[in-house]
Amino acid sequence: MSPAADAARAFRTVHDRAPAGVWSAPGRVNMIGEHTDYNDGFVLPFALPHRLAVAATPREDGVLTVATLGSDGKLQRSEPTVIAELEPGAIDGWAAYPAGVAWVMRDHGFAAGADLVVAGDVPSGAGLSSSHALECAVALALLGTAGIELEDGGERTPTRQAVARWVQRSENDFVGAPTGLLDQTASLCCTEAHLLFLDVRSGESEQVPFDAAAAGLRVLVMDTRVKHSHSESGYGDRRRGTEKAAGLLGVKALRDVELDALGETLERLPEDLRPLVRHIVTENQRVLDTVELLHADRLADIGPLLDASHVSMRDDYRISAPELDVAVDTAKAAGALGSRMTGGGFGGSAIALVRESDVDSVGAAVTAAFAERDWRPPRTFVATPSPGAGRDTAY
Ligand code: GAF
Repeated sequence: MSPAADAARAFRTVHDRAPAGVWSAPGRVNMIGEHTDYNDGFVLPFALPHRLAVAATPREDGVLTVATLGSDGKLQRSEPTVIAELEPGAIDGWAAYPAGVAWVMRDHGFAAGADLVVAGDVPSGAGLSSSHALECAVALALLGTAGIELEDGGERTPTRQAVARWVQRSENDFVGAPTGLLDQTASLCCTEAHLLFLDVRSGESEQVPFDAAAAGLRVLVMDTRVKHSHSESGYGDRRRGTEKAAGLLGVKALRDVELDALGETLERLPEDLRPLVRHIVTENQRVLDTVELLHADRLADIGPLLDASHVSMRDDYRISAPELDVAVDTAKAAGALGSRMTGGGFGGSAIALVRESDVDSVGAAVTAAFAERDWRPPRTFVATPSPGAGRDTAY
């Protein structure tokens, strides 16, 4: 059954009637361009086929109720919340994510209340953006229950990028995770069969056609099943480090540091900040180089850029983990054309660009490498660029 059908069925179980509608949003993989988003740089994500769906019905009493169908089939319900009384810090755990979206949307005139029931298959804690998928789906459900669909183009209809900024604010200021704009924008703006090339500073984006299968290739996702958490990890430290470096260099963001002048620029910085700056500046260039190769129909040639990105994150940005390094190194030894961790890091997932004929053997090699080390088996799957968030019509 699809996430939308699961959410609709669970809604009937909880509320004894059909929902008014179902809205869903995907997780994402970032091909390349990591931690560049909060440095005003470039990213290149695609939407996963995995989605979180929210079945919803409007209320008129300003109350938000949320129930979630877990992967174990059990329903978890949060305390009903009065939207007018929401304040950052008042709610923690998973319930903070939908509540945070309601808190932001209150400021945009959406506070009538709704009953929400969530279901889906985006692996959580896997660096595949399950929390943003949830937040984006909740945002669309709260809009939808107020009679607004993103496609309407009416006066009150926000753009997809505006909704992404609402979701970012809920994550930063309500949940307390200092994340950038990559994940929400990916979930809302990605389209099937494309990578989203986004310039975070200008907000300009391009849908870059991406058909790995036509090139005899696949993108293999390797979820190490090592949990990551942005609010508790070194994510905030890295962010503060790059902002401090930009301040010391007198630029608005590290996006403004020229690659050609990187050597001299680094000498003006304290030693501890130099590797952070080197990663951001070289990673931005790798995104541009990747897009150029894709424009030239040279998908098979992006492997070295993926490899260099991983080395930069491992050695300079220091956000990899032993499990990610083993997945990446093993995939490459087993024939991958390139491989890198994806997402925030400190655990989560890596990706590998592999020939179609090598998908099974690369996956098996990574699984065997984990078994040798007595690690929990990784979860591997092939991912293709899938549609972004929207209203579900069939469920
Ligand atoms: C996480 C964050 F949420 C994103 O904003 C981005 O910084 C990413 O890590 C790293 O590229 O997913």
